[in-house]
Amino acid sequence: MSEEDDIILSELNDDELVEQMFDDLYDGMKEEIEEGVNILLDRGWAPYDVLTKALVGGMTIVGNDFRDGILFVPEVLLAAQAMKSGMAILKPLLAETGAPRMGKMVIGTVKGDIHDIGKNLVAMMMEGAGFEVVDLGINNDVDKYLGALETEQPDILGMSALLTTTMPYMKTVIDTLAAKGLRDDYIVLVGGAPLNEEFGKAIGADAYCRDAAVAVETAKSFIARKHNQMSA
Ligand code: B1M
Repeated sequence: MSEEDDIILSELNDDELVEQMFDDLYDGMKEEIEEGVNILLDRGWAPYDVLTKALVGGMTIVGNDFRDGILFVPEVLLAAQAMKSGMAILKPLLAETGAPRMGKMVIGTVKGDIHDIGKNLVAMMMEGAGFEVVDLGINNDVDKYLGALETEQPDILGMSALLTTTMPYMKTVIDTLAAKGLRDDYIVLVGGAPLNEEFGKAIGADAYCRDAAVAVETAKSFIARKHNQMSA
């Protein structure tokens, strides 16, 4: 039996446990991640802290080593699956705030892009903040977005892109909305690791959101502005 097998997660203190969860996420160990999440919750950690400090923290390390050619797609896929199983435990807890309904958002990852962890996280946090969220999943072309906007009539369109090659597609969607005279009907929020504020402005989005917490705050302030305009 290796030394690794001897580690009993519940016997570690919080810092050690989070460190161990970074390693377990890196190694794609789904059950251990689930156990770690449950232990932190039992110790009174807020679901949001478990998410950002343990899971997102661990995924940042995976991302760096993927970038540097130390990890490859199969390993990253396993890490992503472990992260998702941890997120699944947190999802109902984050959505449990009992917040009043704030508005509705349609969100999806753009065409050509299959990254969905960040988008899922945004969806979870938005639900937790009281938004109704319609998640279109990954690889959405302009017709898919437009169809969902028509059917769902949301306040907000959210788009996610993780690749420098797919982020320009957000402009295609926004330009199509403009060409159809629909651009001003929706608050358009965009996000994803390779984007920045300047890009958001350049493509005509209402705002770029650095992370899920910023997405929630930005959505809330745009909805408040919309309500103020309507009552003025
Ligand atoms: Co990919 N991948 N990947 N990958 N992957 C990146 C993005 C990359 C930066 C890694 C690297 O090289 N350093 C790189 C892109 C480089 C570039 O474009 N310049 C890359 C590459 C190259 C690729 C492939 C091309 C690899 C290949 O096949 N050779 C391939 C592409 C497939 C495709 O999409 N067509 C690929 C595949 C994969 C996996 C399938 C293995 C897996 C995805 C699994 C999944 O998502 N189900 C994967 C992963 C996991 C990553 C990294 C390691 C992690 C992404 C992640 O989940 N981060 C990533 C490295 C990195 O980003 N540093 C990488 C955690 C997540 C919580 O953060 O997604 O940034 P993030 O979301 C944040 C914010 O950005 C923001 O809020 C979120 C939460 O705080 N946000 C929004 C995101 N979307 C938003 C939407 C909003 C608002 C905020 O709307 C309102």
